[in-house]
Amino acid sequence: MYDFKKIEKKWQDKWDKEKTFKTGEDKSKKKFYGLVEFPYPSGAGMHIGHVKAYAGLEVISRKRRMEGYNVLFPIGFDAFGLPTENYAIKTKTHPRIVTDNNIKTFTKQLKQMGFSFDYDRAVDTTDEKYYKWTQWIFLKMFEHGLVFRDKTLVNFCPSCRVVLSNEDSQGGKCDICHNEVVQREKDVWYLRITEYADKLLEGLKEVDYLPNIKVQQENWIGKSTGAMVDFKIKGSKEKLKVYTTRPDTLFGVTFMVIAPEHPLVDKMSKKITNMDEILAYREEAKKKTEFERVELQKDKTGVEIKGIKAIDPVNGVEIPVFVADYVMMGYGTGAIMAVPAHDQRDYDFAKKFGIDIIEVIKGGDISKEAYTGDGEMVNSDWLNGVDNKKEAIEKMVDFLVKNKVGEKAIQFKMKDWAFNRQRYWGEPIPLVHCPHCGIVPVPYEELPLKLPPLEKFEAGTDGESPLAKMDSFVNCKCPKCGKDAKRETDTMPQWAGSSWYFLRYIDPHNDNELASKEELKYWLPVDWYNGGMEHVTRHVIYSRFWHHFLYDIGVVPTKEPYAKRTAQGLVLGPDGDKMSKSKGNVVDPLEVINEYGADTLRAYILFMGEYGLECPWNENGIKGVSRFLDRVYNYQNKLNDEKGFTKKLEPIINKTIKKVSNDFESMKYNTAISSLMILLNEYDKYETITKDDYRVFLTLLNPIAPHITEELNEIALHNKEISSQEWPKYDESKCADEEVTVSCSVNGKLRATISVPTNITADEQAKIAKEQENMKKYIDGHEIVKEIVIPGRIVNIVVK
Ligand code: ANZ
Ligand code: ZN
Repeated sequence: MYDFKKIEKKWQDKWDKEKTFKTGEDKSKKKFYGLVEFPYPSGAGMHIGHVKAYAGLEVISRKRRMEGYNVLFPIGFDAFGLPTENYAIKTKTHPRIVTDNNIKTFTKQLKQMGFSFDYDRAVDTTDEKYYKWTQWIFLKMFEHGLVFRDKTLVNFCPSCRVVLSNEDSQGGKCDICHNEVVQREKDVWYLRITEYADKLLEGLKEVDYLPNIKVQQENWIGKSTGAMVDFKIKGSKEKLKVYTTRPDTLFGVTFMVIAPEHPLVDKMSKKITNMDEILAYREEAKKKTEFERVELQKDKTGVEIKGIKAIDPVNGVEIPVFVADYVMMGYGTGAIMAVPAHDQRDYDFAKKFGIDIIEVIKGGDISKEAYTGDGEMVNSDWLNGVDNKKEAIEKMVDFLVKNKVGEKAIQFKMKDWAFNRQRYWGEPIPLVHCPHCGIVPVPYEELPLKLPPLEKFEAGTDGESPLAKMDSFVNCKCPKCGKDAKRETDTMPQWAGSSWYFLRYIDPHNDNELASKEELKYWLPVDWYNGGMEHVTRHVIYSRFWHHFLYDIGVVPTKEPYAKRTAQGLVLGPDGDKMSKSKGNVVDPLEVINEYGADTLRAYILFMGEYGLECPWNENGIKGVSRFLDRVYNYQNKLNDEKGFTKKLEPIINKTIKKVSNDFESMKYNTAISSLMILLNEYDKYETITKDDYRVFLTLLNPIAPHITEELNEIALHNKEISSQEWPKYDESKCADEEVTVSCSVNGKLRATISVPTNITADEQAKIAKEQENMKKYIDGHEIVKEIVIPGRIVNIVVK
């Protein structure tokens, strides 16, 4: 095997010393901003997932430089948050020291991979000079009414002792420790992200995100259109307002349900005759997570509110009202009109409690289950006979508006963003609680509000922030009235620093602004952002929200931060399972580098399968790639002195340039690499090849395996570095596949002609022939008894 250790070290040192991949200053050049998700520098260092995540845009960035772009390809560290803090607690080292050490190790490891980041622009979210601007943006949001405090039930992780947003507790599990979360009442800071719901949805129209990424974002935002409808409470001035997407079903309402926490219970407490039962049910509901409550399959529970009745506004019918935990306080109005015939949850509930089920849309069999489809209206008085979707919804909304009992309404699934943690290792929230002035922002000039050094940074069991115990931090003077006041002691969540880091890369050392207008104008938007699917609904939404806000206040020049977003698939263990320490199937990239070299690891990770899909690690696969690079290396001894390309190789060289160029752009790295393998096989048919044959091969391979290709380029070709050369161009006229015409017949009668590559196999040719419409016409429905196939000439199918 070639001496990869020596070669890789040599080139990495050179790149480091000469700052080969430093971002250019020339603003007259066209730009490319490639962004990868920055890591949190955990104690475990770089894992194989980072390698795959970064290798993708690494290839694109190297190619862009060779195409003449000014390239910004930065890296940094998302170092606040629980992973670092928990690691610090475990190793009894201060998080500051842990962070600094981890960043050093991580940087070293990234360089060992040969990644062409501009390391001089590295940002660290825990650096005071960085989080000064995180706090600044927060204060701007405060100034614009996007920060508010509310007491609510929150998702609380008892083991991490933090409040989690819905995004961080999906499926009722803590995203950090995977334990069950519970519901707790707490004072929480929120960012009013819901105010941006429409903009975030609209903005998706102008960006190039993978379709599944767009869909996930749309679902997360969850826009729904329907109506608000008021139901009177009999004999009272109170009204029960519901949100429904199905006003067409109003004649089918046979009961109502309110969330156990709904304020109507307290308002009507004098009339309600079974308060005890209802309050007991409310306590039970508090113990459940939202996930448990809304689960479709779950057994429905609830209690009828005795002593009150609601009145259906369309027909005056009196109906019972229940509390049940499948209705959530946080969506719509926290109350629903239940239509058991056409909603499965209402159906299950009605069956259990013996409530009437009235069909109002024809089409299903409601003796078995709810019918949720569309159809003709029945049992609905003046709506009978019309189509529910095409007419009834609109007619009913008109009726509601005319009678002042309802109106059209829009709801979003997305909730406001719980924006605080009771932990030490985060950005201090720059607000002051003053007994006279209320909540007062820390003046901009006083930023950064520094996180004080603290010996005991472990969270208490009371769920209070460790900062709360530090009097010197807590006690302060009110910035407004100068009297004694107290600082907010919660810190910002993990996601704060990563909501704008891509802006800081653009101008990382600016002390006066988060980044200069001129730089922002040149570099934004990010041209291509690659990362994990798991970040699509949190980080990507959050950062789009911050960016839209910054756009609205004139700080950034584009609405959307990322013009394009893609995602890599997971690298699975050799056993096909998700890598995990407990399963012992973790592949350590440093061991692989040590045994095979970084170039082999880079090439293998991109070769192992389709980039966007999950793929298991395969030791034989990496050996194969390693042998391939060895063969590339040995070609330095097979060069002749002829000029240009070997004549006969010209077509395949042109085709390979075209294929590799296009495949890189669509992230089909695996097929790009296999076409390079095929090209090398072609070269093998010759005793010797020309230097140009070799040069073009090395150039195409360079973004994938930069060290070995630079080395060979230097020692065998004596050229200037590949990284400063131009990306190869191809001659389209030489790319055309040579094709021949093949006649296809059924039972000897000519039915179609097809054009196929000269080197087609018999199987491929037969397959194409049988796919022709006019062939199918004579084959389908018959038994094929014989296929006569001569590649490049004929196909004859004999049928009975
Ligand atoms: C009557 C009805 C009849 C409904 C029917 C559905 C089908 P999306 O599409 O997700 O917006 N709903 C409203 N608020 C709720 C809450 N806080 N907790 C639980 N369920 C709630 O769903 C809106 C529908 O979900 C609403 O329309 C309401 O039930 C229910 F055949 O109203 B519907
Ligand atoms: Zn004050």
